[in-house]
Amino acid sequence: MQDVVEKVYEQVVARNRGEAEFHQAVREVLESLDPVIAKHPHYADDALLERIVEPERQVIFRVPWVDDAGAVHVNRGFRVEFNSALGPYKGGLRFHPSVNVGIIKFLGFEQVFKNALTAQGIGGGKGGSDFDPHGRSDAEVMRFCQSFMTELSRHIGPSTDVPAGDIGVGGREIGYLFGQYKRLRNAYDAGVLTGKGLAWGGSLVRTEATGYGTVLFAQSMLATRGQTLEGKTVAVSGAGNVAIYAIEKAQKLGAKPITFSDSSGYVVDEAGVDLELLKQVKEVERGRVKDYVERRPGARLVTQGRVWDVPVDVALPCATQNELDGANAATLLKNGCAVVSEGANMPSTPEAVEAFQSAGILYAPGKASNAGGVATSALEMEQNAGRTRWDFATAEAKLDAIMTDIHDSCVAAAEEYGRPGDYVLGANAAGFTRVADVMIAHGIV
Ligand code: NDP
Ligand code: 2IT
Repeated sequence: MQDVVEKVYEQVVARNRGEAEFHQAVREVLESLDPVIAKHPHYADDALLERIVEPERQVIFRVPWVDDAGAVHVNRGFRVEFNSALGPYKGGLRFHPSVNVGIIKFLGFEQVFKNALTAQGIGGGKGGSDFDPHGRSDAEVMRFCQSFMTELSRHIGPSTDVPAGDIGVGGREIGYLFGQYKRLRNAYDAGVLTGKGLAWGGSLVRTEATGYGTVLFAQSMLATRGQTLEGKTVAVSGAGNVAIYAIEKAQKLGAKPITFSDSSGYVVDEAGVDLELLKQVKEVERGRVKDYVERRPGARLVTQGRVWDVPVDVALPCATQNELDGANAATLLKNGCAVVSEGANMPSTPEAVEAFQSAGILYAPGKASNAGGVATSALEMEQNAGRTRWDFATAEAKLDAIMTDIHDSCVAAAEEYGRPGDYVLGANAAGFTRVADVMIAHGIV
C-alpha cells in the first residue's frame, strides 16, 4: 500500500485493538485505493481517509430480558452509524452469539461502500446483539426484541437510521421490533425499518432480493465471457434467507444448486436441491439441515470439512464471514470452479480472494454482489414515503436494473484504474469515490 494509505491502516489497527474483522475489511478497501489516490491525490487531503474509517457514532447498550422460566438474561446491543454522507444510515441487525463491536464495525464499514454502489441515497450502518435466537420461543424472541428496541428507538428514524434484518433477524423479529417502535413513538413511521411484512409496509421482492441479486451478479459476470448459468452446478453455503433465494434464482436461470449448509454441517443433493422441502424445513419449521436429509432420498449430510470440497462450476457463499479460506479456494479451483459470487458479507478470507484473483476466475466481493438486499430495502423506503405499493414485477425489474448497474459500475471502475476484470478494485473504487466526493462537498464533518 502507498505510505499515506498504510499509515491510515496502522492507525485503525492501533485504535481498534482486537477487532480483527474490522481490520480485515478496512485493509481490503484501503488496498484498492492505491491506484485511486495515485490518480486523484486530493482524496487523501483533509484527513478524508482517517474520517472515512471512523464511525460517525457508535452506541453500545444493555439489553435485559426475561426467559419463559422467569430467569433474567443480559445481552449487549450495538448500533454503529458509520457514514451518512449519502443518506440516512442504512443496514441490518444481526442476532448471533459471535456478535461483538469489531464484527458490527466491519459490517458497517462494508455497508457504506455497498450502499453507495446501489446509488439509492443511503448511508451505511449496522447493528445487532450477541443474543442467540436458536431454540428460543416466539415469546422470548418478542421480549428480547422489545427490550432491544426500547433503547434503539432513541437513535433511529425514517430520515436518521433505518435498520433491517441480517443473520438471526428476519420477518418475525422485524415485526416485534416495529411493534415496539410504534408503541414508543406513537407514530406509524413505516420507513423506520425495512424487511417488514407485506400487510404493514413491506415490499414485494425484499425477501428474495439478496439471493436473487447475488445470482444476477454471477450471470452478469459470466456474460462478460459470453457464458450463462444454464447447466452449471452450484455450491451454496448457508440455509437462511440469502441461501434459499440464491438457490431459487439459480434454478430459475437453469443452473443446478446441489448443496446448502448450516452450523451443523452441509448437505449434498446430487439430484438438485428440492427447494420446497428446504423452505418447509428452514422457513416454516425453523429446523436444521438434517431434517431435510431425513425426508429426501439420495441427499446426504456431511459433518467433516466444508461445502467447498464438493466439485462445482459456481460457488455462492451465503452464510457468514471468513467461511471460505485459502485451502477451500484451492480445492474449488482444483475442481474447476470458475465463478464465485458472494451472498454473505466478507465470506472469503484474504488468502481465498488472492487465490481466486491469481487464478483469473470471475470473483465478486459481497459489497457488490449482495447489494440487492439493501437496494430493495431502499425501494421499500421509497414505497413507504410515497404511501404506495408496487407489484412484484415492478419491484423485480428495479432490482434487476440496479444489479446490472452495480456490475457495470464495477467493470468501468476496474478499467479506469488499470485492472480490467478486477471486481474487488472496481467495487471499492466506485463505492469509495461516490462517498468521498460527497464528504468533500459537505466539508470537514
Ligand atoms: P440467516 O440467519 O437467514 O441465515 C444464516 C445462515 O448461515 C444459517 O443457515 C446459519 O446456520 C448459517 N451461519 C450463520 N453463522 C454461521 C457460522 N458462524 N457458521 C456456520 N454457519 C453459520 O441470515 P441471512 O441469510 O440473512 O445472512 C447470511 C449472510 O448474508 C450474512 O453474511 C449476512 O450478513 C449476509 N447478507 C444478508 C442480507 C439480507 O438481506 N439478509 C443482505 C446482504 C448480506 P445456523 O442456523 O446453524 O447458525
Ligand atoms: O448486509 C446487508 O446488506 C443486509 N443485511 C441488508 C441491509 C438492509 O438494510 O437491507
